[in-house]
Amino acid sequence: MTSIKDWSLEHGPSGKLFQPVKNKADWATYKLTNQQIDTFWKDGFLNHIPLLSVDQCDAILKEYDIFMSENGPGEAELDLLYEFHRNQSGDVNNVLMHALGHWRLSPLFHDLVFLPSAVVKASQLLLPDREAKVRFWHDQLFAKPAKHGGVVAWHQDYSYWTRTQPMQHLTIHIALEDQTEENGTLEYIPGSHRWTRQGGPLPVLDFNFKDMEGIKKGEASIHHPLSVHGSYGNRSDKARRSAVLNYFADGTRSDTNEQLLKGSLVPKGEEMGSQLYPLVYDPEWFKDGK
Ligand SMILES: O=C(O)CCC(=O)C(=O)O
Ligand SMILES: [Fe+2]
Repeated sequence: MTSIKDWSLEHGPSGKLFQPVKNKADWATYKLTNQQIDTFWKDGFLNHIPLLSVDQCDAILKEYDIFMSENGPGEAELDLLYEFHRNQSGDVNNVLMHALGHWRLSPLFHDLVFLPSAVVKASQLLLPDREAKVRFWHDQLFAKPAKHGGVVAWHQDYSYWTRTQPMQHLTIHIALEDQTEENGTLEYIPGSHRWTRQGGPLPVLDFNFKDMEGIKKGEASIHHPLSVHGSYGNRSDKARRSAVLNYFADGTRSDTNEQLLKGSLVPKGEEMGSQLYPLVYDPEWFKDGK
């Protein structure tokens, strides 16, 4: 089998997606306001957070092509990916491509994980009482092709992640093209992050949703791990593709002796922190830069 470079071996940005931060004080330019932080804790999500330029989205979309092509990723790529579902629904009329682990395949997907405007905001939102050191958990691609793009069933992200404890996780969903009602924009139930079953996530069920106004290309929607969200199908004549970043606060531990992600074992009770879970931001990096 031909092997390809595993980008998870690089513990910082390569510089191919954005200019790495040089002056400590510059980290502050990526911060959310206190009002945005209050809205996040009230509603369980924040919408319309500009993260990428249109050019950055277009560059990432070029790398996205292998996930959308007839042939799909090759053997060497599949070996590095944690998961690849050409159509997670199994229904040819409702196609949903879903991948995890693409940050290991290419410099742009890799660097996205370290995006300063994402990781600084994650640091502010992971914990209710202080800024956190941020570790990368995993990435996801969700793509709905034109006309017959599938739904994403209503869910809370943490219902998929209880193998990592405690719950101090966050999702940053980046729209790589405009999301609208017609193409199946991401939707939430405001306040649903307070719905729990004895402190844990709800089972995955269908709910009634509040219609959302959609997010623009390059904007992110950031949500709490218990926020109930999902999306309808894509009936428009263009694809609807997004790139998702999942983080947890440093100190999160494995709660299983089974595989956490493909090829990753962290003994139960041990802190998550190997090459696959890099530290992407520490508030200390900014401290002397004020
Ligand atoms: O793309 C979608 O509609 C679903 C995305 C999602 O579940 C997420 O970002 O956590
Ligand atoms: Fe989700």
